[in-house]
Amino acid sequence: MNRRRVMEKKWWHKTVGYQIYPKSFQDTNGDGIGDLKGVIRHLDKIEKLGANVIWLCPVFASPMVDNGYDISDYMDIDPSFGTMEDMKELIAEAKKRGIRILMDLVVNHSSDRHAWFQAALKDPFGKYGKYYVFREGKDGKEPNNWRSIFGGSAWEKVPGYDKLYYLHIFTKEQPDLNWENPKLREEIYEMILKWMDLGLGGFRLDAISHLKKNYQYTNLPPDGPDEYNMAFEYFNNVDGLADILCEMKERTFAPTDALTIGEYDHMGPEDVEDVIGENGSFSSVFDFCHTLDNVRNPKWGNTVALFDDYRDQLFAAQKIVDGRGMLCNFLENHDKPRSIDRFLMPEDQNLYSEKMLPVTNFFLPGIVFLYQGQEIGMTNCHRNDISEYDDISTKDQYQVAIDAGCTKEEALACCYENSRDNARTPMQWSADENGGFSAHAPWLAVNPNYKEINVSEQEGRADSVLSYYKELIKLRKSPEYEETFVYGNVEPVYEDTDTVFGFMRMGKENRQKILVAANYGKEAVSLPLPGTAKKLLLSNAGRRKLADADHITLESLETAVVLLKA
Ligand code: TEU
Ligand code: CA
Repeated sequence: MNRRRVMEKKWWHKTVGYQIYPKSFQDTNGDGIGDLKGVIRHLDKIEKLGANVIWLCPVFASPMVDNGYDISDYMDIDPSFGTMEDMKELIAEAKKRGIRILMDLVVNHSSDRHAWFQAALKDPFGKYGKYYVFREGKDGKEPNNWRSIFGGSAWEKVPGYDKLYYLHIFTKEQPDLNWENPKLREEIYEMILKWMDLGLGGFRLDAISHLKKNYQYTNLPPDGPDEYNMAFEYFNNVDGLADILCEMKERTFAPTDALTIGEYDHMGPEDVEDVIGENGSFSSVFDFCHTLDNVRNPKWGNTVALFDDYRDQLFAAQKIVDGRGMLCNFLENHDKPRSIDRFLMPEDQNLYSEKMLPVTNFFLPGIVFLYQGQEIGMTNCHRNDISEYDDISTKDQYQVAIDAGCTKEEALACCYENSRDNARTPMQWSADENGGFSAHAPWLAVNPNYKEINVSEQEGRADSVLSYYKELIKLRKSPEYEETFVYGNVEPVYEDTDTVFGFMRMGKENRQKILVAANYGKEAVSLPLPGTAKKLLLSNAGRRKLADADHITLESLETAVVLLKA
C-alpha cells in the first residue's frame, strides 16, 4: 500500500485540524448563542491542543433554518455570531498562533432568503431564475419523485405559478444553485477569491459531490410509503461533476494555495485522481465510508463486530487511495452522533476504550481532524421530548418513526442514537452553570453530564482524555516522527488475528518503522512484534517500557504505538 510516488510537499500536509460549531462553542454576550468572540477567547487552548487549522462551520448571514447551512449573504457575517470585524480579528489572532482558518463553503444551495432567489421568485424566467433549477410539474405533481435528503419531495411549488417548481435536495429553504450556468459560477468564484483575500487558509466544501445533477427528470420506482425515491445516483457524484470542480479549483483554490476539504460522499476508486490526486480538485476529502454506522444497529450488536468492519473500511480506503492523495482522518463532526456512542457499546465505554478510539485513525496516512468536545470525550444526550431538539432533520426522522407506528419512547430512542443534535450540545468548558458555555439559557440545552465531563476538570488531570489527546497530537507532530506519520507508507499487520487493529508506518527516507496496534476485543492478545522494540511511543494503559521486547501483550481495549529498531 501507499508506494506509488513521492508527493510534492505542501504546507497543509501536516494539518491537525479542529472543527468548531460556533453556535455551540462559547457565548460571550449572554444571548445563549456561541459567537466569533467566543472562538477568539479559546484560541490559546486550541493552540495548546496542537491544532494548526480550524474549520469553522458557517457563520455567514443566514435565517438559520439549517443552522447556517442556508446562506442569505455570502459576504456578510450573521449578527448572532458577530461582525465582519470580528471575523477579521479571528483570522488575525489565529494567524499569530500559527493557526489557519477554513470557512464552510455552502454552494450546492443558498438560502431562499438570498437576494438571488428572491429575484428569481419574482421572475423565474429572467436572469436570476437561471441561478436556480426551475421546472414544470407533470400531471398536477412535481417534475419527478425525488425525495429530499431531509424528507418530503425535493421540489417546492413556486408561489403564484400553477405548475412551476424549484429543486431543493435539502430543505425547501435551501434551493439548489444551478451549476450549469456560467454566470452563477463566476459569482461564486469571485466570492471565494474575496474571502481568500481576507487571509483565509481555505475552505471545507459542503455537500460538494451534489453540485452536478442528472437532469433526466424521469420518475423512479418509489422506495418508501411516501411514493418518493432517494435518487442519490441522480444528484451525487454524477458524470460531469469533475469538470465543474476542476474549473472551480483552477479559478480559485490553485492560485491562492488554499487548503480545501470536500465533503465528498462515495468517492470511487476511479475518482481518486480527479478529486484528491496531485492535480485533483481538492486537497482532501471527508469520506464517510467508516463513519456511516452505529454500534447499536442490530446488524452489529457489539463493539467487536463494528470494529472489524471499521478496520476493514479504513484499510480499504487507504488501498484505494494508494498514496495518490491524502484522506482526512476523522471520527466526529456536527452531523454525526458522538463517536463514543457510535463505536462503543455502553458496557465497553471507559477510559481505555475512549483513548483507544482515536489511535486507530490518527496515525493513518492523511490529515487529521477532530471535532469540538471530542477531545474531552463528550457523549450523546438524552432528551425527554421532541421539542427539546432543534435539528430539522431530527424532527423529520422523528415524524417518520411516529408515522411508521413507533411509540414516542421508541422514536426518542432513535433520536438519541442518530440525531445530529448529539454533537451540537454546547461545549462543556467547566462545571459552572451551562457548562461555562453561557450565562444565559443556551439555544440548545447543555448535556447534563457537563459536571463530570468538562475541559477544566480534565486540564488538571494527567490521565484525562484531554491530556491523552494532547499527547497523541504531540507525538504525531514531533519532529522525530512527523515525516513518517505524514509521508510514510502504511501496511496492515495482524490481519489474521481476531480483534486486533494493527498497521505499520514506514518512513520513506528515514527507514523508521512504527507499529500502531489496538486490541478491541474482550480478551488479552499476545502479539509477536514485526521487529525488536526500540521505544514505546504511546500507551493508553500507562505502560512505560517495552525496549528490546519482541512480543507485546495487549489487554482488552489496550493500544500501543511502538518504534521498532530499523
Ligand atoms: O451535509 C451534507 C449532507 O447531509 C449530505 O452530503 C449527506 O451527508 C450525504 O450526501 C448522505 O450520505 C452538509 C452539512 O454538513 C450539513 O450540516 C447540512 O445540513 C447539509 O450539508 C446541507 O447544507
Ligand atoms: Ca452570543
